[in-house]
Amino acid sequence: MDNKSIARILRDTAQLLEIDGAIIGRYRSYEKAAELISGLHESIEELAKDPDKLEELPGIGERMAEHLQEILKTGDYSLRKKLLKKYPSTLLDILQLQSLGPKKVAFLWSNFKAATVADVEKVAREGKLRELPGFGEKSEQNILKAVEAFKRSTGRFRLDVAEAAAEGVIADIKKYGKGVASITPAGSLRRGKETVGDLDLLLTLADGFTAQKHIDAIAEHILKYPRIDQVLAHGENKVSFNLDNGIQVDVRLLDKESFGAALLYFTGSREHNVSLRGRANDMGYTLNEYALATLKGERRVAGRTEEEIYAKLKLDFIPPEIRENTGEIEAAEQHRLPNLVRREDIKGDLQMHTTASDGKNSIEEMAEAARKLGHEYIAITDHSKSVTIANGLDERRMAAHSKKLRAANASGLGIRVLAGAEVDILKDGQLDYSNELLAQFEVVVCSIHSYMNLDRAAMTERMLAAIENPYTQIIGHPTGRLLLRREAFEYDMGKVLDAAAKHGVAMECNSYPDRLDLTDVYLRMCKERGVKVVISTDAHNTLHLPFIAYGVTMARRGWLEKTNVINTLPVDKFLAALRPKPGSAGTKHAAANR
Ligand code: DGT
Ligand code: CA
Ligand code: CA
Ligand code: ZN
Repeated sequence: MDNKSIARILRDTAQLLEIDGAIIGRYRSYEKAAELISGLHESIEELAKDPDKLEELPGIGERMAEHLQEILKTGDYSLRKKLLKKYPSTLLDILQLQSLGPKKVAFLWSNFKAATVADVEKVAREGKLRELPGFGEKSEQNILKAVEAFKRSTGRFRLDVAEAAAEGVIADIKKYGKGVASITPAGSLRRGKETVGDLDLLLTLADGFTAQKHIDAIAEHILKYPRIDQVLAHGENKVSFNLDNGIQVDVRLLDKESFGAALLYFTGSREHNVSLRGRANDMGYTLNEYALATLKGERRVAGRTEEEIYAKLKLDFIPPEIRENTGEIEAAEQHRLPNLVRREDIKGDLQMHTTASDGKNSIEEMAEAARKLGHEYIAITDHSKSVTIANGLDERRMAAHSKKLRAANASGLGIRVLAGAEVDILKDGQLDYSNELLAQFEVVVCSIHSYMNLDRAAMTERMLAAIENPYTQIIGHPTGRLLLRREAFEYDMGKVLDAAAKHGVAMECNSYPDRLDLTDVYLRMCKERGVKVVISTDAHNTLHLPFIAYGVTMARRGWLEKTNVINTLPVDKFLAALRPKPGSAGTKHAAANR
């Protein structure tokens, strides 16, 4: 049993207890255990083999250790089962709606018998909540918005989850050995979309293995993968199945001859394909998943590689990340495709947390892991005082922490450690530290972590005020979205980016797979306006640092080039490209330095 499933059971129990009106201490202990376990590197199943080991974990007492043993032994937990006899399990779906906590869910259940998201939607649509204490018209609107978001998100998976699932399937298929020449992900995963609906894998058959009996043997091997939950289809050259985490996978088995055409077709996007097909037709060809051929199909023109198909269509090769039919075909025709930023261009990471606030590793551990990844510099940016749930630092603690950062940097870690902070943007757009303290940081990232439901006008004003503050250098996770969980803040992005351009404030492309914030569309708006972008991870432990690759993927989807991303610069030039501190020598010129 993996840690995730154990944490899930504990979290369900905590939420059901809270719905049941249990006292806070009771459900918090389950919640805390769930948090701990989902963030743990060691497997609980392994640890539990030695009963004392469990109790050595912080916050796990004798009782919780017993519960864990029960979960490991039975695959479930008796209290959870008991509560699920009392309440429908669909209440846990309702809890996923932003703006509905357990108290309200319990209230809706006992007063309206609202057991599902659809029930909640009905009650809200009928206007039954606006009169109730603790709800009101605004909250009714918010609930309906959350229901829409829930509907859009179900059945989709985060990019990192999809990628890991694909890697698992691919590694297993490769075990088949010599009949399989290659296996390649296509679809939205190859395009690097932030969420993925299903996995589209293309398998090419090795020479001498193209007969149906070989294809059948390979298909049979694929369907033995232990993580398959359900086989959906088994055709002549395609198998489809669901994995145990719910993700659907389609594997197509094909000849090498058609690989390029199939890769092009199944990478999509649909809109890109439609445009390409139109272009092919205008040039006297047909294009499908087997080949580019003359219009009557009598002669194959290309099909083995994508490159040769694009070339025959008189187009430069279009990177998968920008195949969304938003101008890339015209650009390819006119040889003005962007030279997209690459992972190896990145020289530093400008947002991360340590044990000083809510991170799990020390300054030195983060620095060492970043150095091993090839970074030349990092900024350590722990939380400011208002973010109490993330153990934000007040002025006194921050001053001491900054001293430690400077000492760490001076101690020769083989990587430049910049003293930074992630400073909270308060409700009115003010920053969470005094100017004296702000002036001492080498990197100031400013982000919103509270009052996320302000209306559009108020949120726009708040962002503009933050950008106008002369100490603000980078806006962290600018829209605050949490993929599949929380919608982006509403504000006038055009206005905000105009202000960022004017004041030399950089926007963050946050690489954390829950966030991927800014989106491709907004990143492209940055590029058009000359707003600088910083790609950062927001790492909370050393294992998060490689997430930088997801940020680069997002930046590529936003058409960004190396010159648009300032942490591709060596450290001195990077610092010069940041908005200069008030009163510093470079106040006028440094921003224009690149
Ligand atoms: P997803 O799975 O929802 O994240 O998005 P995709 O892009 O992976 O879409 P999917 O899995 O439905 O199909 C994979 C690709 O196959 C898609 O990007 C384009 C291509 N494709 C599928 N169906 C059609 C179709 O009816 N027409 C065209 N032109 N292309 C299609
Ligand atoms: Ca797909
Ligand atoms: Ca598909
Ligand atoms: Zn943050």
